[in-house]
Amino acid sequence: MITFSATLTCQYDAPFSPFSAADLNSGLAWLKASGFDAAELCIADYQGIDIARIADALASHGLGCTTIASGQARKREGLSLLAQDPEILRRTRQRIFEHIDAAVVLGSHVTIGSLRVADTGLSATRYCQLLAQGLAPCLDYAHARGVTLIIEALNRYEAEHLNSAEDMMQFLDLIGSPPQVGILWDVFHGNIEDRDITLMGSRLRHVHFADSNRAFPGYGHLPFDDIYCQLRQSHYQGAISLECLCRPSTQTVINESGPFIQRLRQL
Ligand code: LER
Ligand code: MN
Repeated sequence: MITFSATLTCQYDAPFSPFSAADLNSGLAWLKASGFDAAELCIADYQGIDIARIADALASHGLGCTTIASGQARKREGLSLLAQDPEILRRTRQRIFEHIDAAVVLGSHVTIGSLRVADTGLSATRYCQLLAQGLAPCLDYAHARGVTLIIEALNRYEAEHLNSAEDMMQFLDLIGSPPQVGILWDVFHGNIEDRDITLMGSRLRHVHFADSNRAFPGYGHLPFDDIYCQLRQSHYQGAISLECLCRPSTQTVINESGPFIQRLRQL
């Protein structure tokens, strides 16, 4: 069964969250009232974050957590799994360990998008080698705790490598396709990079929905009904998570999310 979630933020405001971090509880109430199953939570670091309290807040709204979105630490702190500075690499891995610990409490996955962006130009081969090395201890840590790490394909304007679903499939082959690693396919990035979505099969573990211009679905030109039906036909079992900018407006996202997912469920 496909579950639905939407991005909310716990700590620092995020362009993809229609509620401020301070207003997380209103965000959770909105998710529940709109018919979502779960939240996708942006967490930059664990200063002042009480994961047990967040787990309680989710439970009190009857919601799960699909994944912890880890990318805020890239811009805020310059963390990267490709960092040449060993101290930054150590801190990045440490942060991913903390996300994995939090994911155990929340029963969620951890997604890695911007934390795999490099500061310097690298060949594709070198990039993949360094990412595999950077990730290795994180994969062990995740495996030991039963958490899945889901790596996002990012379009060419955001990341130099692993832009398409096909690139991600090749990278998973390269690292031996461990069961605790999956692919995050974001239709906004896929709209730029991909030919089709079926080739990911069971490696596809999380999907982001935003329209071609990153607005709320329906305010760009992506065929969401077709995409949803294709995911269902390919027996996709993960989450579809709304990760759009608050465009055309925050109120549009808040008002139209419920009817949007209700309509998809009826297809
Ligand atoms: C994060 O999921 C994402 O899609 C990135 O484009 C954010 O920079
Ligand atoms: Mn995304």
